[in-house]
Amino acid sequence: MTTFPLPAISSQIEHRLASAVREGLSSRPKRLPPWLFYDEAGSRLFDEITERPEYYLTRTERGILAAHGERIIALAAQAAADRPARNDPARLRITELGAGSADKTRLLLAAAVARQGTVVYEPVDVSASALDAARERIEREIAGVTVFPRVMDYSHQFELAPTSDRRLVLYIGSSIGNFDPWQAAELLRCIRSGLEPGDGFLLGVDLVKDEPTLLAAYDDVAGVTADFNLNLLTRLNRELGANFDLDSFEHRAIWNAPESRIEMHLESRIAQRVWLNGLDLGVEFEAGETIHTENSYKYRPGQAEAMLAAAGFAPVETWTDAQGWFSVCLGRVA
Ligand code: AVJ
Repeated sequence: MTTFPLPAISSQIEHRLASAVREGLSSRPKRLPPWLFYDEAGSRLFDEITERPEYYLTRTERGILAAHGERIIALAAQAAADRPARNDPARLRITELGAGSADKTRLLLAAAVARQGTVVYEPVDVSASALDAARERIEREIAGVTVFPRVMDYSHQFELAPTSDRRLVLYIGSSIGNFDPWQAAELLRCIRSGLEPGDGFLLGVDLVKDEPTLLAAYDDVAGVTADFNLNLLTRLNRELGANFDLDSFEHRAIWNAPESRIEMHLESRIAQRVWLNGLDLGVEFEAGETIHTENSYKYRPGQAEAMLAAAGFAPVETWTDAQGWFSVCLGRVA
């Protein structure tokens, strides 16, 4: 029984959160899904992570988009060269999955506006408030962009309103890295089935590199990533009436080489029992036991292209930074 009022959050999310937490903390090993990170404080902490010197991903991908944005837009607007009848450049509309603060997207929106005067931007996100903020800021800051936000959980359903524009769907930032290989394949197929022939799909993935560089990106010295990870427990305390003692849990980042992924965990420093009032659930921890909170898969060169091809996209072109740390790959619906 809940003995105190829970804060008002959308009942659908409340239900999803409750069942994910009940299931994850009753599993062995214990786990929690990474989408739980992104409450208001967590979204702010993630933006802070992207500005830490150790977190090379965001600035590396931004560099790639700054260098090649015009070409990406030009290629996406063009039909396949082997189908000359349809080779006329089309008007593009830019759809983005999990748009977040949409910071790097500006480079592509600006390139599209330079090419065709105006562009429709459809950010897709589960958070209506994040979308409202993105719409307000982008329409104010980039002339020529009209924002049509879509509140949708793209990992479950991907349906867009029909348009005579050609779509370029962005899935950048290595967000796909949160999914296991089979889930990622399923997700790409789902996205593909919501698109028309000629539409483009831009996938950004983080590449395998030396272990110290990878580990530092997920354990910055300023401790922002640790705060981001621990914020999950703060969220459960608030939204599920839990009594996690944050000082008795520690942030851990490990490189799982066989699985090619960084894992984040929250490790209990002591043997303890935590109570989640809102779930009427008690959870026992041994000293050193962890909750697995995130996977961030890292890919080999050529792997993004192979994933696109397996989902029914024809790989068009791939761009990488000089160090070979991050890769952006354009595919087209054949
Ligand atoms: C937003 C999933 C791409 O995995 O690098 C950052 C999230 N986690 N630091 C990533 C994250 C820890 C990020 N993604």
